[in-house]
Amino acid sequence: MTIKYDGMTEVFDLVESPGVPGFITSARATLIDDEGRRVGHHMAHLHHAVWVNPQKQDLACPEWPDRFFGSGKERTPMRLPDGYGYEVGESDWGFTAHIDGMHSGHPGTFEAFIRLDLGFAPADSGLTDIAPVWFSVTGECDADAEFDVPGGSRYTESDVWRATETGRFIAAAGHLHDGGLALELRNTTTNESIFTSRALYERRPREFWYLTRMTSFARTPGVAVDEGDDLRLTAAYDGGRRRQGVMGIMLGAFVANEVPTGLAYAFSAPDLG
Ligand SMILES: [Cu+2]
Repeated sequence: MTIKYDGMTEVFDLVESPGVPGFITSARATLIDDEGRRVGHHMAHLHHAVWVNPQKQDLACPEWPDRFFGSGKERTPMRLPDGYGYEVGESDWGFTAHIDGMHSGHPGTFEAFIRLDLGFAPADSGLTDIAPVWFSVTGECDADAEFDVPGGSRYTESDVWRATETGRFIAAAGHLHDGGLALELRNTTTNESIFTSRALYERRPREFWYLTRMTSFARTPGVAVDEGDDLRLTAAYDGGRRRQGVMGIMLGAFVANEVPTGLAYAFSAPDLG
């Protein structure tokens, strides 16, 4: 990617996948320069990066290709429990990223890359396929997924997704921006908390809010949900000051009791608009 030193860079592209059928068992993204060195936060802020698989349909938003991994400033890795993986075919993937250069007033651009480290198992490894479920407090089909915190007091934003399958969540991780406190996924039909992803901060001398990690879970048998259950995702933000364009996203790994996933869905090409 060609990144502006001062300003926002948005990327929509097709990227090569491993090119062989198999299962993704873990994923972690790193922003690097052309010599493979990590690009520091003082150079560029990775707002978000999202990978989509055009060969599957997104469970939470069926009109979209499958959003199977995302990363932000906090670079939370995803690791599935043993015996599970996300099955992919040979096709290229869709990729979108938003990166802010941090050198205000500095003209020009620099080259950067996002390295995606994957745990990958062969197609005949007998793993159980998972369906990623992309929850957003702005709605599962909202491409932008941003909202504003007005400031003044603790602020929450939430949205409900009605489960379309019966099964269980075996992993989940959240994504918030600076000022975020926690993201809770709750089954309001059974009044049961599925998972709360908490924002962890590092103290920096001149930057009070510095999100470094979101907590995640990965375990079996996981948390069961029934078709028709209302799953409410709530993002809580500190209201100490106004914040614009923040997010509240949780990516869950769902195992359906009757497996409707697999590569049966044929999408011709991802809609990268
Ligand atoms: Cu974000």
